[in-house]
Amino acid sequence: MREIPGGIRSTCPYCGVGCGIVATETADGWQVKGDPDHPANFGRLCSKGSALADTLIDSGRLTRPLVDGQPASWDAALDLVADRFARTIAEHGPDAVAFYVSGQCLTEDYYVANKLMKGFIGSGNIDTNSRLCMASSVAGHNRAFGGDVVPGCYQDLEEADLVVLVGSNLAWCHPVLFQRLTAARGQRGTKVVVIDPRRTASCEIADLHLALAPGSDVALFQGLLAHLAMDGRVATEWVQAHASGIEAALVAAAMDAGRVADITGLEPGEIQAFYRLFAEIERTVTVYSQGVNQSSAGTDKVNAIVNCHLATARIGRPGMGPFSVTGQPNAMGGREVGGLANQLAAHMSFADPAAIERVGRFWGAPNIATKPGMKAVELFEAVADGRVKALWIMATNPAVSLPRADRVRDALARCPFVVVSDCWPTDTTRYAHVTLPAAGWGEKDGTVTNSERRISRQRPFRLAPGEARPDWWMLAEVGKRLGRHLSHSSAETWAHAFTYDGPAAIFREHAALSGFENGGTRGFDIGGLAELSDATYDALEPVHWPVPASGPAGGRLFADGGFFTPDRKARFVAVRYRPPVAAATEAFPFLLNTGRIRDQWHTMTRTGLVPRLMSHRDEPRLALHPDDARRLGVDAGDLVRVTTAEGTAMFKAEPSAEQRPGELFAAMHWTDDFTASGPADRLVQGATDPVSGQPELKATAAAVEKVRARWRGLLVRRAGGALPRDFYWARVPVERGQAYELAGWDALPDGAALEAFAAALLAAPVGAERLEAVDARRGTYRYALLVEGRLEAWLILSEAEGAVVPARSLVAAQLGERVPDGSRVGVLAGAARNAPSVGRIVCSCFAVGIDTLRRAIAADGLASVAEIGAALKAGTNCGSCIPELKGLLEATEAVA
Ligand SMILES: Nc1nc2c(c(=O)[nH]1)N[C@H]1C(S)=C(S)[C@@H](COP(=O)(O)OP(=O)(O)OC[C@H]3O[C@@H](n4cnc5c(=O)[nH]c(N)nc54)[C@H](O)[C@@H]3O)O[C@H]1N2
Ligand SMILES: Nc1nc2c(c(=O)[nH]1)N[C@H]1C(S)=C(S)[C@@H](COP(=O)(O)OP(=O)(O)OC[C@H]3O[C@@H](n4cnc5c(=O)[nH]c(N)nc54)[C@H](O)[C@@H]3O)O[C@H]1N2
Ligand code: SF4
Ligand SMILES: [Mo]
Repeated sequence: MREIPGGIRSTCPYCGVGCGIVATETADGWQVKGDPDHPANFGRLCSKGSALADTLIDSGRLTRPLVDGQPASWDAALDLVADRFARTIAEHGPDAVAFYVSGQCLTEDYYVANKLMKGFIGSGNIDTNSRLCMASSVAGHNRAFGGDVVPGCYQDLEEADLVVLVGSNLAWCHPVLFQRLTAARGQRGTKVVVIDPRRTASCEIADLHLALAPGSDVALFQGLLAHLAMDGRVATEWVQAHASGIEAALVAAAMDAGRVADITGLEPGEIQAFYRLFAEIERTVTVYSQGVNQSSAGTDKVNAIVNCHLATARIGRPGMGPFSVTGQPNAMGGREVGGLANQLAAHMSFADPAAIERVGRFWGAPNIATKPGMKAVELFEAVADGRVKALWIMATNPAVSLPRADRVRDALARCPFVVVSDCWPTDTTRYAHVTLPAAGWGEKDGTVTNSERRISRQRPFRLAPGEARPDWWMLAEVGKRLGRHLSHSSAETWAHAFTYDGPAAIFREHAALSGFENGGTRGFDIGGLAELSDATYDALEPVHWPVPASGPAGGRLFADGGFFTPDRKARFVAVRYRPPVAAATEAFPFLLNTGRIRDQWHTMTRTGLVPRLMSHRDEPRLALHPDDARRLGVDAGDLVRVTTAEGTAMFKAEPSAEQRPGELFAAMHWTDDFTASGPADRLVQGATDPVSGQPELKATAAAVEKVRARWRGLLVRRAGGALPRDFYWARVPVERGQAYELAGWDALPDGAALEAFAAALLAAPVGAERLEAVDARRGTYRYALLVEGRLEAWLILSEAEGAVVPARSLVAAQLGERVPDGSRVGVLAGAARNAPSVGRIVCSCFAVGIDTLRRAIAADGLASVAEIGAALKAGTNCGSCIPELKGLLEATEAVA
């Protein structure tokens, strides 16, 4: 660990914006702030980045290797992994084993994983969760540019006059880019168009929101291409010189305006307004993300967008270009090393025999793979049907995040040998024969590449807990051991290939491969970094690739052509609209869309630890249009069950006019560890894009029904963990423990059974003192547990119609507090006798109630929505309570 005066500079481990951070040690532990000098964020951080220090918790981490759940030494665990992989390969061939890795691996981890599988084991079977994330963009880039290259940079968002967000909720998913765009818009009046079936938070700055029908983007952009041609906007000379295939693309795009309106469900006037803006404004950036990629037509969507930029030569110039924003911190690094099953390495492809020979020679690989491996969804099918018999999962949680999560779980349960490396126990580690404890963020050392091709360092600043080790080290150790088991080459060859004295050595090799016999034929060339010393690697400043050994580095690409196809010309792709695979039917009349919320990161292993990140959205909710809710008899907060052909899951209903009728939205984040029926991916179908193999995660046919709650409750306790699954619960971390919102569709048990039920929920430690208050007439039961006079757990169960359950925060505030003898009754009542009432919640984002608002308006003289926001945060997020806040202010004024 290297001390840097003023703190240690590193990179945020969440989204692909790749913000720089500075970690400093204080008396209260680590403090994480935005790095003012990092070109991605210039000091800014979003809510998740700002809460990073709160995730640096050792308790609960995986700290020792586990074999069949029992602690084992690293040697024993690694020997076992190598032995089982070797035996499987010997008996069934290299394609019977696989790695499933992640855009959250560092480039160095990823490089070693790819080299081990493709170069030495000799199979293409390494795929990554980027298959669920960026595969359609990669395929679209490859088709259009002959290489997986993002042409522009973040500054383009600030230099554009029109920014089109397609299937991107930038406000919540790339918040710092959204902040940069919002600031630029304030200065230059940038027009913003949002294309998303939902009215998202990103629409707050939109001049135009096109709430198109799910999956209809290709038709919209085909119509745009036709409009551009008709309007005389094609940059004929540039297109002649630098692209091919426009004729066929225009033929495919020939579609009258009425048909575009029919397919997209948009008003012709809205469509024309968008087309006019795009036609007239030259400095246009089209940002796209999962509404584009996670689709059975994802690759075609990408090319439909890119076609419009090629036709107008708006690419690689300031303020212009198609811009695929990446999700994970190192989605790009994974693409650079070749971590997708259909790529080879360093932007070289299996389609080119010379490339296979070249990579094999560079690696000294005894057994290089010669064909692509299986893509994620297919890979797990192969695990299910026994073709893959040994699987190593690293830095991803497929039991939660893959579509058809129950099938994935069955597959894992059936797989003869599963290895999982993670920092925390997860829904996936439950299926592991061997669990390997990984060093996490703040502990590991390496590089990541962000959405704009900028490579930044992740530097360690704290010790990994227990025996946790970096992923690259585990892979290299298994590589060396495999060499002793497998006979197709000498153990020395393997030992040589997998002996690294640290991440800098791996990075040098990776950089050298990118430049190896490149000569400008491959976009990814960082050969200029191949000679970094350990010290210069340590001190590496954020750097924009390409960085060839000689010639120009960084910057925008393709303004003057120079694509990576054989003739150096870009390709138009003649795409045709196809509807999503699933359509609403009588049995499944809704389409289920899934995605993200502002303050959670994927499967919540880190953000789920932080109470303040839970306060924005605390329970798994299902958004549906108010008309649909009315028809189903569902009010806000009611329990609903969603059923699809794949499975069922429970949510709290959230009627919302931001939804289109007939469509549902659920967050992807919740797991079996946080809620009764677990991940939304239990519901999601597995259809994939035929080119990219990316699953269609945003359109599954679904049915919804209201579930009548016979009882409701609240449990607050110091202990964590999951509860049984025969009633609804959602776990919400609070400052000193855990709260669980409860509801049941069966009647509460009675008598001794009720006592046993309550005791199990309270999880009484030995010697705890139990208080209870039973109001059998109203069907309300209250319990409190004290340990050494302090509140350990608290529970209310109530069958009463409209039962008032005290606010979670009030009870939670008493947790661990001493309960004076005279206050025992008060504690049972809700531990909140003296706390002021919150009242009906007005701002649901920050749980600000009407009583709190009235008090603050009166006592602090708050006179505007902005002042309320500054004082209480109410109204500062989704803004849906602003009309109500205005009403409250007016009422107060009238009284005065
Ligand atoms: N807070 C937070 N931020 C994150 C993450 C996180 O977990 N939490 N994860 C990161 C990762 S890995 C990723 S990949 C990114 C994802 O970032 P985004 O892609 O912005 O996020 P999503 O919410 O998955 O989906 C974006 C939008 O696509 C819309 N959509 C659905 N179907 C269609 C369609 O057919 N057409 C169009 N045009 N839009 C459609 C959805 O309604 C949704 O609003 O976020 C990154 N940032
Ligand atoms: N329905 C639906 N499903 C989706 C999506 C959607 O929009 N809708 N989005 C998809 C997308 S875009 C993505 S990217 C995926 C994300 O899905 P996952 O990759 O499954 O989600 P994470 O929770 O980020 O998983 C990362 C895991 O790695 C662990 N980890 C963190 N750091 C390290 C490390 O350094 N080493 C190791 N070994 N482990 C580490 C974390 O504890 C965590 O368990 O979900 C996909 N699934
Ligand atoms: S915008 Fe992304 S990279 Fe930046 S702080 Fe937030 S999560 Fe981290
Ligand atoms: Mo992603």
